[in-house]
Amino acid sequence: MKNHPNPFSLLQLFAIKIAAINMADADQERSGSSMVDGNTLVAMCLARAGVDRMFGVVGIPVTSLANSAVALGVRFIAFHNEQSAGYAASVYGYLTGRPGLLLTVSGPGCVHGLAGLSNAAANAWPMVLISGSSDQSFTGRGDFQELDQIEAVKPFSKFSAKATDISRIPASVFSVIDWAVAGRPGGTYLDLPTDVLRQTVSESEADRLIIQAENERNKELIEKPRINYSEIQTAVQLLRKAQRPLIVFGKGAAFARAENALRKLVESTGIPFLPTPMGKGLLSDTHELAATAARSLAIGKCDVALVIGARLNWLLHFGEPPKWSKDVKFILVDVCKEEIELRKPSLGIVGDAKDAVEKLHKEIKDDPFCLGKTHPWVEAIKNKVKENVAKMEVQLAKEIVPFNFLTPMKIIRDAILEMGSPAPILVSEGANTMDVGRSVLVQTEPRTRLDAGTWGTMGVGLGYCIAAAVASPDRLVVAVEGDSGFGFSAMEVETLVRYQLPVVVVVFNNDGVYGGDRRNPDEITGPYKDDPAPTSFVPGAAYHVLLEAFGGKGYLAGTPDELKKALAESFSARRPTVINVTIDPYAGAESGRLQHKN
Ligand SMILES: Cc1ncc(C[n+]2csc(CCOP(=O)(O)OP(=O)(O)O)c2C)c(N)n1
Ligand SMILES: *[C@@H]1O[C@H](CO)[C@@H](O)[C@H](O)[C@H]1NC(C)=O
Ligand SMILES: *[C@@H]1O[C@H](CO)[C@@H](O)[C@H](O)[C@H]1NC(C)=O
Ligand SMILES: [Mg+2]
Repeated sequence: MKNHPNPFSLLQLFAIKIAAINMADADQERSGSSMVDGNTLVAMCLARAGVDRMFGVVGIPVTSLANSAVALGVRFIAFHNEQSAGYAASVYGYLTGRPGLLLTVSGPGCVHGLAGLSNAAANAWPMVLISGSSDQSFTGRGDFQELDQIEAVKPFSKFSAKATDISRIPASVFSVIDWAVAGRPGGTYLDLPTDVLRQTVSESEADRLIIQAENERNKELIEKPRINYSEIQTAVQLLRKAQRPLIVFGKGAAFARAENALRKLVESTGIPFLPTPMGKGLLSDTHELAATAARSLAIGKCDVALVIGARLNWLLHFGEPPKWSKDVKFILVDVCKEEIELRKPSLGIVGDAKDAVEKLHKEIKDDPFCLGKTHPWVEAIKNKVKENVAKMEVQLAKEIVPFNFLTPMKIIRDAILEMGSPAPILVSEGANTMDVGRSVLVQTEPRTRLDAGTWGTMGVGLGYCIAAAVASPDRLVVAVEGDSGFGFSAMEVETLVRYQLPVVVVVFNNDGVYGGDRRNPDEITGPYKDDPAPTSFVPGAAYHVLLEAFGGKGYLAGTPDELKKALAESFSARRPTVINVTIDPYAGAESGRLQHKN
């Protein structure tokens, strides 16, 4: 390829681009006819497709796309970094059931957006990444922020479209939205070249293109797979014969809004249940059949496990011994046929989780069975739960100062429970902080726990908080964050203040990743031995002051009374808040309970 030295500086190039945009506007005004440019047409299509929120970071060439979207009634939440905006978009898809949208500029903007797109893929949440891209006529010659974005998104995108001409915009927009929710939800990508965003068509042509593309939408994409009823019958036979059945459910069941169907199934059969971390709350953690506090017993001894919308991945120990019994029969319900082919369960049911659970319940109703409270398996689980809960309560009852993890976590748990319904959405990340929170905090309502998820992603915190507040304006959002986890996206506290979102961020400040310097003395050698440990941050960082820089409210809490007061005030004020909770840097596990995974 020939080298074309660029005769213009970057700034000159900007000036030229802006002049070109202004000229196009002027042409339009002169001709008097109302023209629609690519940016506006994209916004029109998004609004038409029912998109009501968008997250992102603007710049050339997509600023006017965001402005047009806002003008058409789409709320645009502007972030500092596409990474956080992308996490927001991914979890917005989970919370609402409709794809979350992330808008970025080309090149580095798109690359930062890959964090969100990959997180959507890992968690099976619907999301659309829309990026501007460089001018098609300069492809391969080093245009401003040039990148082959279609190639870059490939490992993380279920489906990608590039609108190579303004006439292709409507079909491209609808296809990425429909593909994001098709089958197993995930991320899709729409590429919008700068030249296409500047092209214009008449308003009537724009309308015609939209209507045509709408008529051509592939309806099959959004249809759920039909469940094979004979497999439902086989599943019921297996459950009926089981000595120690267990129902496991995860984010897929939460996404499908299977909670009411699940409650009926669990309560009519008396089968104990175990949620995955984000499945918590589909049925309340306080339900008498909840096996959460007896997890090892439940998975170690069950003989038939009905697993609904949860993958047998590392979080469920791959469904293998020694955690599971080697004879356990799995009945897997998953929307994705490939998932079932991968795991090779005793029985696989391809379908929507809610639909499947409703059919299971219906099939059982014709000839009901119920384990009953005195069933040995149910009793064994209940006793283990009682025993473990009692042990934990003994630990929680001690007020340890300087704080360990348990004492402040109990105070947060009680403050959240006291709020009642609608329960706050809990966001959590960190190692010790997240693990301790997972076992201490109580989830009573569906889709109210958002954590580091399938990928154990640090940095999701503020993006999740913002998306949750935007998706559920009636709920408070409470984030319980390790100081390292918080730091990944801490600048977005400004976004909280800017949109005045009811988010209370509690930072468990133990001076670093897993806490303070935990190296063995023999590890502290060499020319850089006096540097802080790779796990250490500046001790005593004033995280609560960070938010005050933008006009939010900060608290410092080193004692139970200080923390209780900070929570009481901030929960009732429903304003952006950061609470800096002083934790003993040497409290907690060496590297969280997920030690070998970190
Ligand atoms: C994107 C990403 N980067 C790095 C990690 C590795 N990692 C796991 S937990 C963690 C932070 C733990 O520290 P903190 O959030 O302060 O929690 P603590 O254990 O101190 O409560 C890190 C960096 C990760 N999981 N994800
Ligand atoms: C339904 O499942 C049964 C048992 O697995 C199988 O034999 C049958 O072919 C399936 N039917 C359809 C329509 O796929
Ligand atoms: C914030 O918390 C840390 C605890 O880890 C504490 O030492 C520090 O004093 C607090 N910051 C301020 C400014 O008080
Ligand atoms: Mg920490």
